[in-house]
Amino acid sequence: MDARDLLRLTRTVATARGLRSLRTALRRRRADAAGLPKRGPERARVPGAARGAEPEPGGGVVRFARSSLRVRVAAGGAVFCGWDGALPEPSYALAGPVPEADERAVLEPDKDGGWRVVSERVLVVVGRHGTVEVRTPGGVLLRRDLPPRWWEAEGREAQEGSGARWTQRSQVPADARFFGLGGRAAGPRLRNGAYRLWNTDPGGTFEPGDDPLYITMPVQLVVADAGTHLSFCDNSHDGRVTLQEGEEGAGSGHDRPGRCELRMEGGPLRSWVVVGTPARVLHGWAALTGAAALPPSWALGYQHARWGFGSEREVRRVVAGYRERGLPLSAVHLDIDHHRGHRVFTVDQERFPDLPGMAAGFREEGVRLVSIVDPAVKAEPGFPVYDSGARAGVFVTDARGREVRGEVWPGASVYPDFTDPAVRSWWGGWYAERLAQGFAGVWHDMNEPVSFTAFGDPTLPLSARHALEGRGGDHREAHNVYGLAMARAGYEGLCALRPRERPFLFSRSGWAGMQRYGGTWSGDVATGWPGLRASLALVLGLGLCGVPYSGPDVGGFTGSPSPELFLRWFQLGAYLPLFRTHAANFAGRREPWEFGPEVLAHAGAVLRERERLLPYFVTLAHLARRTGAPYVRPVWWRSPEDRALRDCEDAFLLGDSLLVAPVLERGTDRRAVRLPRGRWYDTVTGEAYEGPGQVLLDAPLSRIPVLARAGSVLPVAGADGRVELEVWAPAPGRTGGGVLIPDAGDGWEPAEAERFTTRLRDGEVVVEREGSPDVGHRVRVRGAGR
Ligand code: NBV
Repeated sequence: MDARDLLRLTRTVATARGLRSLRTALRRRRADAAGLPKRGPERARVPGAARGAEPEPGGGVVRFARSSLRVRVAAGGAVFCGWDGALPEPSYALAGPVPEADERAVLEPDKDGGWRVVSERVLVVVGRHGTVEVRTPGGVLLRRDLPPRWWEAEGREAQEGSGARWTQRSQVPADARFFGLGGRAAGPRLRNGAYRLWNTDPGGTFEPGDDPLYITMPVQLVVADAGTHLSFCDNSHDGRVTLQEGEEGAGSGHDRPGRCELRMEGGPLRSWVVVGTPARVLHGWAALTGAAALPPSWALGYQHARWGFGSEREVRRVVAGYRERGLPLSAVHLDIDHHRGHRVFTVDQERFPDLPGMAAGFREEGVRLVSIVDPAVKAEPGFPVYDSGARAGVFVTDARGREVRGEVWPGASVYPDFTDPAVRSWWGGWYAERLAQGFAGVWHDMNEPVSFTAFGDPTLPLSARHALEGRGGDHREAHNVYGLAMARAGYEGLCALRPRERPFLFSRSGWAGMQRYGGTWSGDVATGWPGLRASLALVLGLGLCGVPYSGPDVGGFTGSPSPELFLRWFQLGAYLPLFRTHAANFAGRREPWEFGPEVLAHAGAVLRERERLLPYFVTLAHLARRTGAPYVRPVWWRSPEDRALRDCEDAFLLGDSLLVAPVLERGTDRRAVRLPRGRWYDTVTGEAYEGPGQVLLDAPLSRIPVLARAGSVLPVAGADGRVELEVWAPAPGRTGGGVLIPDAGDGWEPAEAERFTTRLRDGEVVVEREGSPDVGHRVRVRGAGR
């Protein structure tokens, strides 16, 4: 027990819940003492020398004295490496069947007794002692994985899944920068240090220094002059990644490479590497782990949430507040306080007597209702969800087959085992209750999963048993995929219940591949300027891990933001996919009118701009699904070779056309903005700037700088609601273009992309639509004559 635990313990035992959480912690400790294998003396193992190799489609197996390595290049260029017989499946990350091998890629002997696989997009070189180098087809080094090392129980022979811990060190070019690892508050550029791979509720609130958080993923995106690559270790066990950026020897030829060490507590040693430009890498990653769910278009509008509305009357009052002030509102979210005693899939009928009626009324004015859904079920005989689950045996058990009890909002609770397909379909069926109450979307919370414990890790015992799709295993393997599997259950349940509507789901916890089922949000980000910065870091980092739809609690989860902080958060949030104000029941208000007339006026302008940009957001949602490119991209997205951009963390690209430079510091009315190459227009003043370089732009309280790329075509909503094209003049001698993927409703109707090109002819901006003589939309040209 460390000092933090002790503090938690003394704070909590004073209450009834505290006492129960003390009991939970003790039970957890006892269960693990009895149910986990004891760790005895261990012995290190390394692969040893290569003895030979057998070719297979796409590569082959290299045999070493004490291990083997399978290398397989998939069609599309992703490289799989599996040690000790590890295969790509089973996997929670992969979307479908393992991609076919690239038949043209063959394993051949290399110099010094090593082997190599040459393919169109990547060259893999396996050294005689098990070093694996990933190089560009031209031979430039992107990553070098050194021979792994396993720690095994003495006297036991090496075997796959034997539970051995292992470590692998890697090197990357000296100039490389690391991104990813899931949602990290201190990012997006991951600084030197250790990052744990264990989904964790930080408890209460978090700031940039808090790590890990709700979503961790063994996904690294590495950007260097030599190229970009993504390395994914397909293993859901607890682990730790230690990163150290390299140093360049200023032409002396003595560069110190960047380093990364991955230490896993168990599970297979297998990885996927995807190389190319950032766009290609994310495309390849989405091909492996699945296309992002397309949110219904209303989920791209502004949403308001609160823990503690407390009554239907209060919800109506807040919605009316938006209506009366002419402020657009797309959805309102109900938190756990609308349940009966915090029981999932129930409604407190006294305080919320007519949810379906309220939902229907809201719906008429274009406001949807979204519900929180927690996984923990109150362990209470007579409660239908519990009774039905207990009968069907859906809850996680201990090593002796007894239900594992945790402590959450409803009190003593049990946890559905979402790693069991039958449990997922049982759980998915319960969403019928939510739909009957009039909810149009769901918000999964507490699914790390959380159990309040007076000390130790606030989750289930590591020895808790899980089905793991029929393979069987324990919480050490299931923990990190619990939220992902719950998202799958919810998504599939909603699809089955409302087959004609696309589900709206976002989940606090998750893992690689979670984008298949929906998005996520920041969780309980602390109110304060550091929290505002963390909000952007999370969205950018998650996007680079393949999860494009997310956003923060605008205003922060705790406390009361100053009017200035609230407004700056609101201005940032308006350019992020999930734009939602939310706060805790113990926090101050978050309605824009609660911060005085000036903030209200500026927030109104922000909301109207978000409405205007809706066709662009819908287009970006489709593009994210089709191409894997996140809506929100780091400024280096199209020019990863620009080192100054790689280190720029206070601005981002929204799609291809916009560069957004939020204000992240108090008292700012001007800020420096680093521009990628090309011409950029300030969208308010129309002023043109040439990149690459840095410019100083006005950022009065009324707005944050937003720039448009010259030549771009931005689909926006016109005053009459119809889509029009805002075209930014190409720079002389240049051309440009853009895409519109129109909103085809909230079902599964295919949406056809309309592509446009722009050029200058005799100083006039010409816009053309591919494959059509007619542009088909009203065009507004901006920036011409500059
Ligand atoms: O359900 C209450 C909150 C919720 O408002 C928040 O968004 C979640 O991240 N929930 C956490 C549980 C309580 C946190 C203190």
